[in-house]
Amino acid sequence: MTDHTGRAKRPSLVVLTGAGISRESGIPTFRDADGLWAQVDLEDVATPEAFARDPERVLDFYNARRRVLLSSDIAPNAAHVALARLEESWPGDFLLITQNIDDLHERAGSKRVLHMHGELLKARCTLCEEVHPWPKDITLADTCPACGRGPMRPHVVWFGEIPLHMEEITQALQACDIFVSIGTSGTVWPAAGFVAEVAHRPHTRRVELNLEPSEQNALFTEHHHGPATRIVPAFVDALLADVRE
Ligand code: BV8
Repeated sequence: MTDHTGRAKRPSLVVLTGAGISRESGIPTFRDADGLWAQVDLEDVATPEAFARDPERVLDFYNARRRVLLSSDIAPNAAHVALARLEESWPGDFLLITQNIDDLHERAGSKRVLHMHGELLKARCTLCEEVHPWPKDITLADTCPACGRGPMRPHVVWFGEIPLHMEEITQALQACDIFVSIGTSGTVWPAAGFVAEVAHRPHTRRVELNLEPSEQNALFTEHHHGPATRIVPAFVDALLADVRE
């Protein structure tokens, strides 16, 4: 349904987030100067081959990140809270896709969140593939609570593995009127290609909110650069005012 200007009255909105949205909560990003890949090579800790080669090193890498996430000084920031408010007030279809494995969107009140790269607070059986809540270290001695046999791994999508929820994501991208990307460098695929999928359709609004222009910057129709805690709440206010007009 469109109004006299041809704009969708109840526009469908897809939001993609990356590590930049959690940076001001104290969670390091990957490619900033103080990011995770400046401290460790992703080939050693974020691939199935690394896990096969040295499972303890990989488990330690994720155990350390899980302990940070569970520490008392980590909390959702104003950008996470603004997205929960956006979902609550949006008149059309709304989907939040995150590349992040933290639970800060959920803690801020977001309900419909697709973690395309998995979740740090869950573990998966390497045999029966059952996924379990796991707010503690994963050790080599742990076995699957369901089948009782499998060693456990982080429920995280490593490089070379297929991201989760891709069918639902592709359908939402093909139907959305507005695509908003927040806090991602646009360097990891297939998430980096989502804006191109939306750009195939004319009249879609494609907005990038990031500290600096991302690798996919040219494919966006609107750009807001700055820290997420400042630019995301302001953008959400403007978007809600616009859709209520
Ligand atoms: C797949 C979970 C097949 C683990 C992650 C060549 C071409 C195309 C593809 C490839 C290629 N070579 C290899 C590939 C495939 C590969 C890939 O893309 N490699 C890259 C390195 C080239 N991709 C894969 O393997 C994926 N699988 O392709 O399968 C397939 C696909 C579809 C269908 C069928 C089959 C799987 C990739 C998933 C890997 N797992 N994470 C973990 O967390 O440990 S990726 C990891 O990096 C994150 O999850 C995130 O997704 C990704 C990118 O990170 P960002 O979130 O963007 O963070 P980054 O640090 O890069 O950027 C932060 C941004 O925030 C910056 O721009 C910064 O300016 C900004 N920022 C900082 N502070 C703030 C801020 N913004 C606002 N406010 C602030 N305060």
